[in-house]
Amino acid sequence: MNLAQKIISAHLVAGEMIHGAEIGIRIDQSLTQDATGTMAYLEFEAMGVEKVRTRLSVSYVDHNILQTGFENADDHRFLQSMAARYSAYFSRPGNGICHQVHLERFARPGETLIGSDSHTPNAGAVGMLAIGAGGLDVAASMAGEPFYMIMPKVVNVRLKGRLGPWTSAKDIILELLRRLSVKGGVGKVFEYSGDGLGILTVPERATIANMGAELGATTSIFPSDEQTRLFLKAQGREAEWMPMAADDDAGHDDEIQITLDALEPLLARPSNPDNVVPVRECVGTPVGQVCIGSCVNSSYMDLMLVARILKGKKIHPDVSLTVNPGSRQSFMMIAKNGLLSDLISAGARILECACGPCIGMGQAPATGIVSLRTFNRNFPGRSGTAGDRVYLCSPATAAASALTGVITNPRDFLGRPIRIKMPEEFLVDDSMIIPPSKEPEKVQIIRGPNIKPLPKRAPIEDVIRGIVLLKTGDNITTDDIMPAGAKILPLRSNIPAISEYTFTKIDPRFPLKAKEHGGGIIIGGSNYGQGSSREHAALAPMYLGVKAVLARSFARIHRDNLINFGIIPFVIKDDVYNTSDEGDAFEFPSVVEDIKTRNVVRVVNKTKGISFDAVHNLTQRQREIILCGGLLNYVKRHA
Ligand code: MIC
Ligand code: SF4
Repeated sequence: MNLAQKIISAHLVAGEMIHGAEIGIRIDQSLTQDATGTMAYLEFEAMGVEKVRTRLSVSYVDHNILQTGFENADDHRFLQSMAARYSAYFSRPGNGICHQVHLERFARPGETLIGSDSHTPNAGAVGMLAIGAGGLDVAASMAGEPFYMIMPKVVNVRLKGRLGPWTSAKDIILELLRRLSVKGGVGKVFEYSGDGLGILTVPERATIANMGAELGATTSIFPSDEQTRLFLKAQGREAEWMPMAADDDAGHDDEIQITLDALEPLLARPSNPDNVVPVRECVGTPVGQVCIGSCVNSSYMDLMLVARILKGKKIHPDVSLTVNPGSRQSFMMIAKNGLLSDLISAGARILECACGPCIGMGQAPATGIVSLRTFNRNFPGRSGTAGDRVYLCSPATAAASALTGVITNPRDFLGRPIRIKMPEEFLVDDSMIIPPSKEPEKVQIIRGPNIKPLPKRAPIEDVIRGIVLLKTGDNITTDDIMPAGAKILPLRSNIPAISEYTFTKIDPRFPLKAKEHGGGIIIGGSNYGQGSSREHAALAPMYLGVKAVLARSFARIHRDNLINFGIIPFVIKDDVYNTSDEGDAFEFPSVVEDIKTRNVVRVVNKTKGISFDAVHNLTQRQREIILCGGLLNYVKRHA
């Protein structure tokens, strides 16, 4: 067996491990973050379970950090009380980004992790099967339900040789994005192997596993080897190490080879992570902002590299440089060893250990400038500035460009390469992680006025009728469907309020139109719903009465979220896409009967006088979920 198959088979509770079939796996660990976690904990509460049934669940606060009103602070207190009440760990605001902290303190080879954040695969760096999902799926796992998914294909990514000067793990994953695109990983697990692995440390592997999410992959995984042992030992957790690898004669569904020596510094141009070209093609482009951080590149080693490059120098006067350490551990370590002062002295603006600019929580770039970021996403407007020009690159490229004020190839400018060694011992201080309460029954849940009850959906109607409220192009992101940023994120626990922003970046009248027509349907292109795991991108449309999305293809997590909230995802062919227009009146005359009995549903476009069959591809379980009006109703019915 390959490594993914080994972990899946050890956790399999339903289905067969045949590619394309639905399987259910037992979940050992869960993580939530505040922007998805308030909803996930409300959903968990609605399931009526006494305490979390995973081996370990951690609730992080890292996204909604700016407290420009009472909302975020209220949510933090709510989450802290929920963790105490239901026996989860609580990582306090200021302790770091969930994926960084989880890797440092909790990730374990051979176990399964589900997280209400799309970059949960970050923990795959230590040989863990770590999968991102919507909050409701995570809540169900916390309640002891298996996690259901389609058995993915397993792709062997063979890394050969060693990285050349000033190239890094970030360039490896950018190369994969260049080759495969943002939909190239849908339905796949990327499993890394090859002689190039030997010198890749766990924090570097995490950069690759993290950004595998941008390929649309189910997850990415590295073997648990000597590097893994050294990392866990340095975290004081050597006892949690065990070797894990694919069998020598393991089969994979596909294979990709990357010769590391041949890589050069790469970057993703605006505004999609697969818009990848060599840095040399963009050299000389003026840069107004450089941001170091986000869960993909904010490790101690990333910060050390940037600090060493900037040491004794000053950033260019036209550049605003920000640094978000990924965790309090890495922050304290650069504070103790003095390198933090090199960053400050060079002119860096030091921000909290949190997501920060990555999700538009502050530091929106100025009009028209190029913002060069070590992050993983550059979707249009995600930075908080409409028409933004965000490039994604490695810490070395970012640091070199911060000094020169133009996009700079580190190979041309930085001289002899600097290699940061992984420390033999990380500074371990878990005082900002609050363990489960000893007296959970005495805990009072603290609910601020911004926390509104969960909206409900009734079982599906016998006949669905609705107009096309919106027709989109390809690769629509969940940031397009439900924008984030400092203004909208605080409304994550208030669906009536947040639904007012649904699709507004594309069509400001969308919420109004949906209300006027009592809901409707959406026509999408391919890879509809790529990006984040935010279930609000399904929950808010559901609240506005959206009944179905007909798209050429879907991103995995968003499709699951649609089903969880009772919105039917249909796959349509190009001719249907081409003949459907905004305002067309659609009818699904026999939807209930069709879903019960067939893989297709009869659809009539009454405006165009055409009818066709739309494929739903729902598994038996998903059919039942849709028929009951969503996963919450389904879980309650089964309980
Ligand atoms: C993101 O990077 O888009 C987020 C913000 O972390 C999301 C989660 C969310 O929207 O809260 C994700 O990646 O799942
Ligand atoms: Fe946070 Fe950005 Fe990572 Fe999402 S991608 S978890 S917003 S740092």
